Amino acid sequence: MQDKLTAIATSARAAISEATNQEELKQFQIHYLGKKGEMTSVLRGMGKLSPQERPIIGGLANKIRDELSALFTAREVELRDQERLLMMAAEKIDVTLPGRQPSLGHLHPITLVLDEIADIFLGMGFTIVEGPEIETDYYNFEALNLPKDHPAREMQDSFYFHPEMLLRTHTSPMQVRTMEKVAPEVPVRIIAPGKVYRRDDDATHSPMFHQVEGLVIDRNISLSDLKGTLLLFAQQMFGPHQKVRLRPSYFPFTEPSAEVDISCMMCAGKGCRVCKDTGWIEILGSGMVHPHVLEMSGYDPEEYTGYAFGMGVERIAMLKYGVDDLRLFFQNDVRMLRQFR
Ligand code: 2NL
Repeated sequence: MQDKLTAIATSARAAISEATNQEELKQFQIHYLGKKGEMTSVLRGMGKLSPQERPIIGGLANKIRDELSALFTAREVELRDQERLLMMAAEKIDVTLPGRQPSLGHLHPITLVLDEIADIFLGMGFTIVEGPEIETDYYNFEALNLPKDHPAREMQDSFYFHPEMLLRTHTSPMQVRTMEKVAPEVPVRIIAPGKVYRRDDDATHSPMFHQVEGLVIDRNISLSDLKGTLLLFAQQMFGPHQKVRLRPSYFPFTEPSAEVDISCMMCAGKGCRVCKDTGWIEILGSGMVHPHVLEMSGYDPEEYTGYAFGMGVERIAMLKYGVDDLRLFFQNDVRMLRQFR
């Protein structure tokens, strides 16, 4: 029996040192020291021993069990550390590397310019109104004094879903909706920014573009209010030395109508390629709201007057930043867009 125990001890010591991982070690521990293990099965024979032999074998068995238990524990710690090191090496994490810079996006130049325009008018007491891009024939044309046979209503100029429904061709419908809501007593001082759609596509026209329209209605509103407001706008947008001039024009929804020019920001009015040597650049269309338009939306044109204007945001952005092709705004080339970060 003594020999059997020493043999178990020798083979167990070898197994412990040869175990390559914790799982294997656990199996060896069960095999040698477990309830149904080698030690137990040898010691089951203790009953057949003489009273003299019993304490000697018992003592030896205890000594071997203690020794093996200690060896198992020590090897377990060793294997655990070793396995952890192997795992870390496999992951190849270098905790001393600097962090990665996340790439931040930014607003599109048209959004930036639109916000800038809106901020200038907010500063003068205007309120922003926004609304649907799909409109009815009534709000887009009829209420703006555009008769059924007017050239601007022809199918090739607008995107129609239905004889009575289309993508808005300007943001005026929101101004009509606002007038309808508050007339006949309440004055109006609003801007309507947003996307508009026309069937046009070349170097200077995009089928979708952005517009900011303004509308002021009150008692005693005159053309001088229009000119003063747009002068302040031009000076805040392009610089304090800007001048403005009005040129007679025609829009079905305003009477009289005027194109608004600002002094050329490239040459300060001296004459250059941008202003075609005139010293002036057209930035928007405007006029006094047509009495018929006021009347249709609920105002008495004998009591209320108003002015309105409309500008293309892409055009303002091109002038402000010297961009010479409208299409650059829509090609989404980050080398272009990043310059507005
Ligand atoms: C342009 C010209 C303009 C208006 C828009 C307007 C709106 C209402 C009543 C009267 Cl509700 N007028 N809007 C007036 C004059 C010109 O836009 O060239 N836009 C790009």
